Amino acid sequence: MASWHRTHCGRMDHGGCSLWVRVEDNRITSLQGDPGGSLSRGYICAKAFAAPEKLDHPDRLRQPLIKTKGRGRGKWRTASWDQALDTIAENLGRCRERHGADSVAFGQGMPKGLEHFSLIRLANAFGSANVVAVQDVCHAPREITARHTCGFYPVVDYTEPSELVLLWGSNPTATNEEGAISGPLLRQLKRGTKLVVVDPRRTPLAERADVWLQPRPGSDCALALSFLHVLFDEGLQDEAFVRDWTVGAKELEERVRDFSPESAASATWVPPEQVRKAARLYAGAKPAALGWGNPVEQTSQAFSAIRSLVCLMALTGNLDLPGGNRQPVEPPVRKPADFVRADLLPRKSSHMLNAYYGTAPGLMTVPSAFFRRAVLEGDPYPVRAAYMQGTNPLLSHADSIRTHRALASLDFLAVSDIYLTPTAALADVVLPAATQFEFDDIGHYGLGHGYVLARPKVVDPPQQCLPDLEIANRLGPRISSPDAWFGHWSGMLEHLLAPAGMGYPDLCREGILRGENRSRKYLEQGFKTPSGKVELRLSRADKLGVPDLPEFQGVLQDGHGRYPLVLTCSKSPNYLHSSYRWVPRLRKREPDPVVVIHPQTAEEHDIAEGEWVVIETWRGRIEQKAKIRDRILPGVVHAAYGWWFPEAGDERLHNWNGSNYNVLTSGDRRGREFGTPDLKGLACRIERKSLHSGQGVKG
Ligand SMILES: Nc1nc2c(c(=O)[nH]1)N[C@H]1C(S)=C(S)[C@@H](COP(=O)(O)OP(=O)(O)OC[C@H]3O[C@@H](n4cnc5c(=O)[nH]c(N)nc54)[C@H](O)[C@@H]3O)O[C@H]1N2
Ligand SMILES: Nc1nc2c(c(=O)[nH]1)N[C@H]1C(S)=C(S)[C@@H](COP(=O)(O)OP(=O)(O)OC[C@H]3O[C@@H](n4cnc5c(=O)[nH]c(N)nc54)[C@H](O)[C@@H]3O)O[C@H]1N2
Ligand code: SF4
Ligand SMILES: [Mo]
Repeated sequence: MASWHRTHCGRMDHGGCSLWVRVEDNRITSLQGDPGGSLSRGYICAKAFAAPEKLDHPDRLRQPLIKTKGRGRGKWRTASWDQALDTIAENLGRCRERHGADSVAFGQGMPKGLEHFSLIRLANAFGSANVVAVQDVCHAPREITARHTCGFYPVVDYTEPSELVLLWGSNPTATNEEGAISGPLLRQLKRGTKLVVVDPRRTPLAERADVWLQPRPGSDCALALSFLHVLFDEGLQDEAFVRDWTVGAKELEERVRDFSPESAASATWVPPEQVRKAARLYAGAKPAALGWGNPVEQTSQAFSAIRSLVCLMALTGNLDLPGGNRQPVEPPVRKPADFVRADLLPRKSSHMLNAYYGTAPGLMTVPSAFFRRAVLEGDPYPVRAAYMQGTNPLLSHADSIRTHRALASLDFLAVSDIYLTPTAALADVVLPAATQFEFDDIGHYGLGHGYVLARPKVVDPPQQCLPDLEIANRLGPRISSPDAWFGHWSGMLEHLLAPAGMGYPDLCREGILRGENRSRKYLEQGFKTPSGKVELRLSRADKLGVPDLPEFQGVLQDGHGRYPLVLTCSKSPNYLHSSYRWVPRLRKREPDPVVVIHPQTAEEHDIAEGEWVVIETWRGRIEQKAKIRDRILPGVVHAAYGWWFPEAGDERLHNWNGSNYNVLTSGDRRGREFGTPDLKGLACRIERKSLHSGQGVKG
């Protein structure tokens, strides 16, 4: 008998679309966007349609696996859950005895649901301060820098009318970044909201923009400083807001004096008149929403680039304004610090690896570069074992070559995933996770967007697959005090919702639980900074170990002219990072890793459409297939990110290094504040593959 179920999508990006799912014999047979969905209003994307193939894929992990030969050699035996969890507990416990609890790292990728928080709870209960995540390149730089500047994370508000939207390195129609579903943005644009886009690629949104700035990748800090210059130079600030609610305007004005669009142009490549036009439009519109994306935080200059953009929101008076950048009020569910049992590990911030690198206060997960060094060099202390869930660091962490060495040299590695990815193939124990649609979950918890979403399950998982929440509840009592755990993971959902006075069925009935809708809260309570105002100049910069005013340190140039081109990347609309290359429906849409180059660059390098080319940085070389388009500037190279080849087989780790963008990146040069490496704006070169004697990349 077929039945239709309403739930929210998740685990294929930040999630949020409300869906109707048709189920027959425990299989999903159809999906539709739910027109009543409070955020998405009927929207649905290609990734969601691929869910049935993902869940039913014959090669999906369905049993716990224990390796029988040397790590990464492709030899496994199936095991029961008890055997697998006992093996993990024994090895993590042994490592704790030998080297101390901090020598065991817990790893998580992009938070997909509650499992991120249950993993932090697991680490806290075990006694390890080291949760290795991807926050150094995703969201933490924006969130923490903003908190130091204005006391909160200014979330772009597409739901209330804006006069103008400024999209800065953000491509929501492909990524739905922040779960800010692109639907509300598109509806605004239809109603006449103006649009300014800052993107090195001519994206569909850039095409419909009133002004499109096409910067040199990696130069966002300089460009943002030149916006600030124009504001001061032309007196475009919101004077009352600046007078009453900011400190340091004079010093900031002084700092950006040298950053006229004309002088910044050598770094940004943007025609000065265009910058002036965009800055005037943004400053002249109210409310104006600034939607920013990963590129502003995926360089070693993240801190200053983000500081400049928060200053831009403040100088124009758009902070906590409906239709501007909001400070959402969270719904009254349990606070994340309580949920993760931060009380179990009060020494965390002084003992985690970050403490030895002087990162900015607030970064509570470990950047991948620190993890690699602790594993490979025992510096500042050894990390020897890891439990990783929902992450594929061999593809997603910077410096894949060193990441591979680090993972391969661990004494013990356990991985929970839904497929035997390159990272999972390196593990000693692999656990088969239940995933999207297969268990009751709560979306958007702890993300600071002012709501949580119900994601009730619609089908049962394959018999041996367990949700990560349940894995934590079974592993937890084996490696920590049983008091910290629930008899069944569903107890976690109730525990989380209890302060709101509701149970999980209540949340499912509502679909969404929002916090209060209040804006301009600073009028009553000021800004949560040392001065109570927006700190254009940080009053406690010395104490934090960060620059008090944004500073630009030049663009990257490596190899004394050997690498004349500029490399960047972005997310594919068809995949989530490195995930799902094995789902046929998605692979058909995008079969190969594609590098986009300008016709002029192609001609200079004698490269033809569809040819495989070698992309090289000082760190390494990979191969991708050329697509020649004038969507980017001459001299810019836009490569695909996250590529591995399931068809190459796990004994070859699925050819993890043939086309993998992060073979080209390195963690050696990092921003001090968040340990962030340069993923965008790298110096590179390309050549036809036939000139190079490398191996083919296909399996
Ligand atoms: N060069 C470069 N590097 C980047 C980025 C970039 O733009 N460029 N972006 C960065 C960003 S923003 C992020 S967030 C990170 C992402 O980094 P990761 O999260 O490590 O990346 P994914 O490839 O999405 O890996 C997620 C894994 O989870 C598995 N999975 C899916 N659902 C479940 C589940 O329910 N349970 C479990 N246990 N596993 C599941 C998938 O099969 C996949 O292997 O990458 C970062 N790295
Ligand atoms: N389909 C899909 N959706 C996703 C994801 C995914 O992997 N696939 N990942 C999810 C995650 S974890 C995150 S954090 C978000 C990220 O979402 P976004 O922040 O929107 O992600 P990106 O695609 O990295 O970058 C956005 C845009 O920045 C442009 N860009 C590249 N380099 C630069 C630069 O140097 N400067 C500027 N100004 N722009 C540049 C790119 O051309 C791209 O159009 O998306 C989420 N949603
Ligand atoms: S945009 Fe994201 S949340 Fe919406 S249907 Fe697609 S994968 Fe799901
Ligand atoms: Mo991310």
